[in-house]
Amino acid sequence: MKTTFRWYGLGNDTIPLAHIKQIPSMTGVVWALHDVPAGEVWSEARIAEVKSQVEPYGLNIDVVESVNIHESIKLGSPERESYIENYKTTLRNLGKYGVKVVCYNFMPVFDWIRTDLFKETEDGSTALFYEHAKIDGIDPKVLVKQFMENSKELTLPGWEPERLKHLDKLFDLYKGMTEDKLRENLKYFLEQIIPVAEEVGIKMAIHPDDPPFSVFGLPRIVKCHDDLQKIIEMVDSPSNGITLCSGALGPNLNNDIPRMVRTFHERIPFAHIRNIKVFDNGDFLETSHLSRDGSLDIAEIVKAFNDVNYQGYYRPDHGRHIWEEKCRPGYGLYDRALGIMYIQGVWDACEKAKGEK
Ligand code: DNO
Repeated sequence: MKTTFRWYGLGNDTIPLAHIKQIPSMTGVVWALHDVPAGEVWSEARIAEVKSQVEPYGLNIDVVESVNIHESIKLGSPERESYIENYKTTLRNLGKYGVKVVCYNFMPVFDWIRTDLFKETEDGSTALFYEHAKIDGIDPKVLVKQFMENSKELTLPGWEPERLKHLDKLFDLYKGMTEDKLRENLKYFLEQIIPVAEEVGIKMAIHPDDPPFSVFGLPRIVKCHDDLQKIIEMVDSPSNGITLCSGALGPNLNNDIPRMVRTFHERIPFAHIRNIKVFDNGDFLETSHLSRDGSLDIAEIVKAFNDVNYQGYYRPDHGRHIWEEKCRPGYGLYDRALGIMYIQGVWDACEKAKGEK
């Protein structure tokens, strides 16, 4: 499996490409044009610019996370047609520069949600945290305000100010939206874009809902094994794939992630590997990647990838903030680099064990 690392772009990330390259096993950055609003075309010039910044460091730009989906596509409103056309143009442009995987999500209104971005933990590090009591009954606008204030002035993926401007209106538009309708809208989108993705050699990889349950009454359709099964059946093509994110699926402890890997591996072009500790009341804290630090058996997940001889891309996911690093929440250098070394260690141990059989 190929190691990659999320990078927010020149002038927008605290971590230099030269440092990313020094992480053992590194092959490429996972990137996006974070300033382009959802729905607009990514121009060839901008894509070429990123490629020219990244490649001199011996890194590739094979994986994009994310080309965000315009809300009209999720809502199934008539304006979706022009936004779907824009999406196709973006895919064609990305294909020309060698991009192989495009991660996206289909979460209404919000992308990932936490209640605390810098929660103090026992060893003095801080980490992302989700606390049910803080979400229940809160006005989503209050949560957004807190989020923005806590992010230490760094924009967070999925929380771009542009997207959050019209929150009340968006919530109104989603009134009456059911899981089935949302699924139909996803199918409609996939039926149109997957042929283009196939044509230009791109694998689409839907990201699970994070957390994997309804928040603020909004429907969620990428939460569990059955949901993933339904999505890959919507369009039967290797270009219609999944981003298997252990941390997003993990808060539902009934989600058997190694089983998902074994079942869906041919349709998993991209994986996010991270651990979380789920408390008895369902709150969860992002921990180090180590199996014994959290509720997910990361070693078992990596073993499942090894057993199926996984050739796709993975990245370590959110890390804690350690050694006084000042960084974007979840996206520092140190803990994510430690995560990679753990994942690679487990992978090598699996390879050795195979050799000894
Ligand atoms: C947060 C990320 C998400 C993810 C999107 C994928 O840290 O995991 O913003 O990139 O949901 O589309």
